[in-house]
Amino acid sequence: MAECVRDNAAMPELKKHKANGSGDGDGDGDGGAAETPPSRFNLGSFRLEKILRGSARDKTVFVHGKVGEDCGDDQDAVIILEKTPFREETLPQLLNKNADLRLQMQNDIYSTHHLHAPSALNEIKTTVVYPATEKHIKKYLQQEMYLINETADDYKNITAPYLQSQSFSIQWVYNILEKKAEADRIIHEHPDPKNGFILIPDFKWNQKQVDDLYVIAIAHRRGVKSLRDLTAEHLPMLQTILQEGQMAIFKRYNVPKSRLRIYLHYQPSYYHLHVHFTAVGYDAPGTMVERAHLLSSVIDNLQLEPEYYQKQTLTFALKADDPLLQKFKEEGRL
Ligand code: M7G
Repeated sequence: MAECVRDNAAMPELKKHKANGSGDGDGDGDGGAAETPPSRFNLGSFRLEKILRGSARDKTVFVHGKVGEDCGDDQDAVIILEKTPFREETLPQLLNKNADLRLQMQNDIYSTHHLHAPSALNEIKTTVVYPATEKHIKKYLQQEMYLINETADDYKNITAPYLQSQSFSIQWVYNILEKKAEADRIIHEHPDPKNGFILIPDFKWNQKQVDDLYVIAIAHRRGVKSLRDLTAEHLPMLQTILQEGQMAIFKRYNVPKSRLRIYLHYQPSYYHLHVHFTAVGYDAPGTMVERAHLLSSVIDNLQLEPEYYQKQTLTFALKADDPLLQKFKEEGRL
């Protein structure tokens, strides 16, 4: 049997490495491959276990694997691969006389080809979650969905106690707020601890084209877990996020507020208040009616009824094997 040698190069280094995100951070929208540091994640130590989900339409695949030398204490990792959108400014590099274009078939005026693009234009956006928890693996696994109508009592008796013990770690959020990670990616900050926030590119966005713009605002204030906790008391914070977020995105990316979809998720994955800003023409994941709540409507609702979100029944979808779904079943609420 081969000697079991631990490969420590796979991750501890990645934790120390200052998170730089996938954009090159220089804001010039170029490939930036030469300027960005090579990853510390060693793909050589990754062993594929299972495809969790894939989409031919979105050109994405979510895979679960093990990292280590098969010593029995290997850790789980989730890797997300996504082909990136085309960019107008790099099209001349694809469509020119030197292009490596191979014919697949020809019929009358129709023909299909294989175009072998230069490697710099063939990048795959790669997101690594390591070490991944069971909850991360489930988050990305394709499953049947069930709708829950959560009353105010359901929240108090079922959801809130469950969340207390089961939520994802929000260390990454604190790292951003404390400038321990992604500090060089901050687009805008309003530093007030009560009403302030940090605006930063979502890690789903490669920042190379605004068609799929995805930015998040993370509240400085701690202890506001989600939409459910919001009351009229939070209106100044929400208004600041809305107005300054819109202005900062216009200033940085030249995208006006009328081209932005600005919303909160309920349920979110991470229970620290944050707001999503996406390009209105982009079919961003998580914009379904049972999950996305427009920030402008949230503000209106709180102006009309200060305790709207404490009283309102909220609907959301849960995956078949979500333990929260099980709790709703046990309480006869499904
Ligand atoms: P959510 O509604 O809590 O959950 O949103 P979702 O992931 O199910 O949508 C959290 C948002 O934060 C998502 O849009 C994530 O893509 C984004 N996000 C998550 N992490 C771990 C990071 C991170 O480390 N950095 C950045 N910049 N964004 C992240």
